[in-house]
Amino acid sequence: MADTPILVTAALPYANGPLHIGHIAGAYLPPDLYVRYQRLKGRDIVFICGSDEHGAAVFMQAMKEGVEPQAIVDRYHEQIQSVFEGLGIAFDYYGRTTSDTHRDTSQAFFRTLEGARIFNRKTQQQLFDPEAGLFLADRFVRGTCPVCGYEDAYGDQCENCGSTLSPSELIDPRSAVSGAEPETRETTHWYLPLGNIQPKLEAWIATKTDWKPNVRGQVGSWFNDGLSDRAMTRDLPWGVPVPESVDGDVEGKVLYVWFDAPIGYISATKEWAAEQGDPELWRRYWQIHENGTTPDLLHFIGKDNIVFHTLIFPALLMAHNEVDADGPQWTLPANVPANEFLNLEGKKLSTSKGWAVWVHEALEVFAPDVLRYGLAVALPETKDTDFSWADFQARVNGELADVLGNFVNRALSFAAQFAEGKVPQFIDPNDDDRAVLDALTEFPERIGAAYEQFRMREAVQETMALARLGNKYFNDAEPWHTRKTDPQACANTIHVALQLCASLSVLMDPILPHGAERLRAMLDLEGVRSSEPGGTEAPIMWDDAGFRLLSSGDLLGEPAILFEKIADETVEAQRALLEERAAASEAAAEISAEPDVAPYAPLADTITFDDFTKLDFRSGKVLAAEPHPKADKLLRMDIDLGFEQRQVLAGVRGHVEPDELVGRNVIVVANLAPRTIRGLESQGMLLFAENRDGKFLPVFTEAEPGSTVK
Ligand code: B3M
Ligand code: ZN
Repeated sequence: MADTPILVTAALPYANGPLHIGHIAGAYLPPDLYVRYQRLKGRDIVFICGSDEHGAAVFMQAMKEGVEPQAIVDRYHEQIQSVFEGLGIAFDYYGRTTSDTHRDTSQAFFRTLEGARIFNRKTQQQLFDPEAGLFLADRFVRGTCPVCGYEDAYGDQCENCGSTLSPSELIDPRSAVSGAEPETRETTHWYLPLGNIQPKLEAWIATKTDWKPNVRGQVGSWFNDGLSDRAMTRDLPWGVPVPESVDGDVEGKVLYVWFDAPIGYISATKEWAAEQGDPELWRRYWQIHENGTTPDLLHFIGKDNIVFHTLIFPALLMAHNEVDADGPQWTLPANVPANEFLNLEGKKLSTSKGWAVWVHEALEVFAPDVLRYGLAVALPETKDTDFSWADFQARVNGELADVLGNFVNRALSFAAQFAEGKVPQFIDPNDDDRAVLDALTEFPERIGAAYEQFRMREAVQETMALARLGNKYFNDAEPWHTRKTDPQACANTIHVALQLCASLSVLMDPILPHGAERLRAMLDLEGVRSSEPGGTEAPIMWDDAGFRLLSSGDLLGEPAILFEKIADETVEAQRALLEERAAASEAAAEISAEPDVAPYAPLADTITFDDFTKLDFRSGKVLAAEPHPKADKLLRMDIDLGFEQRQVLAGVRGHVEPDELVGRNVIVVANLAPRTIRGLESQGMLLFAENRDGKFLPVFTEAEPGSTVK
């Protein structure tokens, strides 16, 4: 229905790190294309997103950096928001889940469900880190995978074999926070009884025959496995506190991040409404209207978020609707067009492996429309896709610059040179002129149909098809010949080409909003509805782009290059940067893995002070050091103790070079009984420190030979 309000959400990014191109292709560019299209159609639509600032991941990042979680989310909220702005992802509102509105909204939601005894409270033994004073949920525990034996598995999942785990299954668990061996302690949590709700969810999902097959497939397999109850609370020092009013001890407990985050969509819509000066306006997009109108709720997400948006959040909304049956009813998602993953140069994107293209960096090199286009043609809509710099360059240069840019440039340059910078008269058109204008009438609907069905790549192709059509028409008409042989035919060609440009400036707008605006300036075309938030009805909307938007005699603006080509050096530099980062993070991973390999040597038995005073340590100068002639592990040394000279043998060959010792003062156990080793007598012992990895390092002193050490 044309007047049904639409609420579009994009997954709230975790504010614990920057965004890479995989995030954009998965959950942000597709809804932006969709929403801009719908705005041009004049639909009543609101586009909501915000930072997901709670959860264990944010808390972990803060621990890692040794700062407060608030400092982490402040930093990344800011950065992420400016990346969206730079790329032209045009939300009506971008919120954050640390806002007061969000705390109140999510707590009220929880309270309503808790008050109606929707949750089951379960008391269980859970791992607890006695050093950090923390319960260890999910990613906070690491240990050996019971399935494959991988030693660094997470409490919720083994990255090596992919098994889903629970922390108690890990062998030799350790705290990921302090390294301490966890204890078990009792704790109580509030569980959403998904098992009981499953039949209702299945009945509801069964009606969603128009959902994407990848989404239905995943949901179906969750149903087959049977849904299990999920805890909606956590013991964590960071999050929305479990509201005080509920029964039971809520001390130290917060709402599970996947309970509060989707409610973040609601909180952000409330904040948007307040900003519009109409605080109740959010209800129009979230609740079923009195006349029965049900707003269309669309969640754009990546595939790893499917279960939360198709099952858990709807289950919460359904439960709330039942509890508060007389109150306003929440709308359930009309569609969840989830995307698959974007790979990079044939490999999985990975933050920890340094295999990623960070959007804030890419925006320093490439224009936003160029990035949008390069990602739009590679969107992982039905299966994982690959982004490569070579493809990116080829698509941008071969399509944006050579097809679209070239067509626009030729049309406008011809008009500037041969039509006095005006739209020429259109008189007695020939069949080709008419055929092209006829074909044009079908484009708005054809491109629009692709958007309506969330087939963004198809929409991009259909849009480019119009530019191709224009190019071909222009070539076939050969206005550079007709200019001399048939000036009116030439004028008609320019006229039609300019009309196509004008239509393109509307139809390409969702994909290339900045270029579309520049093109309208070159055409001096005014009155087009903006695809930015807050635009209003305007004389020229999406459907008008099927018709002639310019009038003969209209003055044009200045022609300019619409899209620059990308040079080989530019993409080579990007590829090199990627390889460099990957190598650096591999090296860093090796270094940080080393100290963990060996435990500290256990302490020896306690001795008395008298035992200690029996040892006579002396400073001694190494006069000579050389390999023992008959033992490959031993060094032979001459040592000056001041009052006498000693021969000492030490098993440190390969650990220290003889040259490093000669001339230095070391510490000698001077009253050790002599021993003969392979034919040479050792008249004392040198002190060495042994590293955890088994390497010996000499202990030097400044004290003169013969000094006692105690
Ligand atoms: N914060 C994003 C992710 O899983 C997650 C989405 C929340 S949407 C309510 O990467
Ligand atoms: Zn495993």
